[in-house]
Amino acid sequence: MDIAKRSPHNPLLRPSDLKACIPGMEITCLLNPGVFRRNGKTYLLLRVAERPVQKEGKISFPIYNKEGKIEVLCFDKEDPQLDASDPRVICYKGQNYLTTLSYLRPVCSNDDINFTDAEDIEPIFGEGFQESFGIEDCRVASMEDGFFLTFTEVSPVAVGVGLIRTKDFKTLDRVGMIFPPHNKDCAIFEEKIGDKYYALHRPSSVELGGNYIWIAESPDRVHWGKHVCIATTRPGMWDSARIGAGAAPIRTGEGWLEIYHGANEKNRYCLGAMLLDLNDPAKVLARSVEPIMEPIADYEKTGFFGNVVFTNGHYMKDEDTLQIFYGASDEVICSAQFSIKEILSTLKK
Ligand code: MAN
Repeated sequence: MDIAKRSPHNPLLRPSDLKACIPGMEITCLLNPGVFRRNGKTYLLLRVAERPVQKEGKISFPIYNKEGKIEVLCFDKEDPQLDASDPRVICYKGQNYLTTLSYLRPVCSNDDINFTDAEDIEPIFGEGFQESFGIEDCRVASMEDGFFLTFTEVSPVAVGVGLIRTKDFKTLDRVGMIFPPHNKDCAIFEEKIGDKYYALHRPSSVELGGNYIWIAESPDRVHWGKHVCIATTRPGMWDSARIGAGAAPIRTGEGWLEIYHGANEKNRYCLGAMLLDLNDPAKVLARSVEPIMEPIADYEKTGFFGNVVFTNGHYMKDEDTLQIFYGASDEVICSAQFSIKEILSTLKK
């Protein structure tokens, strides 16, 4: 059952609402924002995906080359060596490329409705070979000693999880890849449990297993170990093909509440929730049987890649109200609210 209260102002942001940052490009999609609060304002770190204006019969997209400069690759749509059946990823002569280049762009708002480019924070672009196809889908863990940004690093050799530490968004400490390929959807818990830090992450296992949610612990949030698989996909259900953590788990009286995304074989992305033990978060106490949010609004059903609701950012508006921001159809930015009590009441032990 869909229990999300969507904002009547959705979509809050469309690609045409912002100007491209990369010279000569246009914004194709706005996706999956990380969220944090600062000075009484809500900040979103949007994933902005850019590419050149497309010419008839061609597919072109930017990458960072060895010198770290933007270079545009262009392929003929009719080329028999090209597979362009997925709007997000193409394959040419056995090598995969993304059709757009993503970076993280801060926008902020006083009312959670009107968002404009943040004046006090610069966009964050990919750097170095392991981010040469861009950086995506940032989670922001707001912690006592600063902000911890985990995001997908994409390159010809890998999809993995990168970490940036910062206190002020002026000086960025680029730690590098903390979860090696193939891995994404990493959410760091915002407080220690016992004397350890914890994170959810999503490795993909090709031969055995699948796209499952794992947990790991760390003494410092840089070095991670003791990996345990805590949740798998469920055949025949809405989350049968892949699942992945959203933003940082929320502490409730009953346990850590994690909002996650699940997709089926048709790439329909919904949101669900699971409850993790407060002291031993590797223990799943309860989980959604039905999604708590499904792509049902028009802007969630059609777009760059339709039938997608995907969240990786939220904050608690009051004791019970969770304000989430989400990407719809891989194209526009939206918001919705949930009652934590209501989510908890839908979970099956
Ligand atoms: C998938 C999708 C894309 C994303 C790539 C790389 O194909 O989630 O949106 O760009 O993975 O992470």
